Amino acid sequence: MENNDNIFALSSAPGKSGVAVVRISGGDLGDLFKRIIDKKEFESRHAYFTNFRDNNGELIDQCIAIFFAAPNSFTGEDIIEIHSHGAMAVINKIFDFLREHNCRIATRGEFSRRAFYNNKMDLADVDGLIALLDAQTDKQRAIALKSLTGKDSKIYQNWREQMIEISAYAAAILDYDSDDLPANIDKKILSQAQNLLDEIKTSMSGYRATRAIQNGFNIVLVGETNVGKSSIFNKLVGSNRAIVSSIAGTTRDVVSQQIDIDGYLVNLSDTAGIRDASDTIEKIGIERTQAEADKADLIIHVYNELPEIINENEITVINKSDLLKDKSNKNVIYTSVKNNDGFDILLNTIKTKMHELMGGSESRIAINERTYELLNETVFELDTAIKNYDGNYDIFAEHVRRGGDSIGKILGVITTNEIADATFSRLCLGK
Ligand SMILES: Nc1nc2c(ncn2[C@@H]2O[C@H](COP(=O)(O)OP(=O)(O)OP(=O)(O)O)[C@@H](O)[C@H]2O)c(=O)[nH]1
Ligand SMILES: [Mg+2]
Repeated sequence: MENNDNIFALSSAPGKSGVAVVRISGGDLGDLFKRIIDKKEFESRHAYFTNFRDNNGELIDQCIAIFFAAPNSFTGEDIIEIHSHGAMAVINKIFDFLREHNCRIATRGEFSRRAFYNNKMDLADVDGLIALLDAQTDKQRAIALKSLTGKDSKIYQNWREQMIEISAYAAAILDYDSDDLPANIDKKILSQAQNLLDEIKTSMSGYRATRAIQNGFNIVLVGETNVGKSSIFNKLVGSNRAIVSSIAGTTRDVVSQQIDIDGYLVNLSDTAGIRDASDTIEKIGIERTQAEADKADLIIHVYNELPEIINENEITVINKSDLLKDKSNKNVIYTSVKNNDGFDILLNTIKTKMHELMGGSESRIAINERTYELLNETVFELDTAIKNYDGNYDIFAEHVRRGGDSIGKILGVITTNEIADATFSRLCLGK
């Protein structure tokens, strides 16, 4: 049973800011609101300017206060928003005032938890909200918003309803005379289960791309020493982040920087040049280069002259093109940091490669680790159901039903406390 005592939190970012927003949620906040705006009557969803005073009559701050009457609010309860000046001293005063008026500070994710229990959002929406609050780039924002606005929930609901229906028909085959059931129902439910399995699997193939969008796309610069990796890194990052020198073996450790390419978050890494090193530290650096290359989504391999073998999975860059006469190979990109040459082509190639690799991200749903695991369970159950189909309608029905339950867990219609707790604890305090 969820209680609805009065909770509050700072909804804007902590620290000094122009405006801070303190949000209060509770079962009945009308009297508290009247006290804050010092009026006997008020309207919901109306901004009130107020000289907000503490219990001793001392001015706390000049604020704007808004009341959102239940159930038309984020949590589904009464909500008060106080917009004050964003100074910690003011915010602390407001907090003291609220504590004296029977309110307590909210726990992490408690506002969203209340929204969930008041049917304002399902768990897939909460996942979207978490992703939106974390979004750094435009693509991350777009994906998060899609799942926050409930598009994913509709797809999940449809899958779940189909599974409930399939399972019900399978059970009915055992209990009812075939004349009472739709014609060829046994074949129909099998093909429906198979189609559903295919559809879910296709949606899951977008997971890698979605994860890359959410966590960033790892691009790593590798190559022999002194070919100009750090110079290219600095060029792409737009600052002199990595040390550049004519001494071979300058870069010893992995240097990483996050950049935005075409709305995608990219973790770009510069690495130690590869050569037969005797120096212990350089050797460690080269090992790290290998480790970084292993987890790369895309490798930019830098040379100074055409290599014998061009790896199609990498972007091959021939740097120091200012020193070259022959620049005719179409499978490589010629760059010169010295003359600022070739970087538009390099950037375009990176974009094209990323779009290719992200192909699956246009998949219909935004998947995170939690939903991925539950979708995997669904796939397992549907697969097992189909394998057991041969006349075993009861086993078939049971596995399809379990598959539907896993989808129910994604939505939170079937919830275990651990699922809800794990989801809400990922939110920040004011959400
Ligand atoms: N002529 C010319 N020199 C360049 C170019 N790019 C880099 N250099 C020079 O090449 C030398 C090595 O550059 P770095 O960027 O440090 O090379 P690196 O691959 O990071 O080297 P390590 O960290 O030692 O592996 C420096 O003296 C650069 O100024 C270029 O396009 N043309
Ligand atoms: Mg370097």
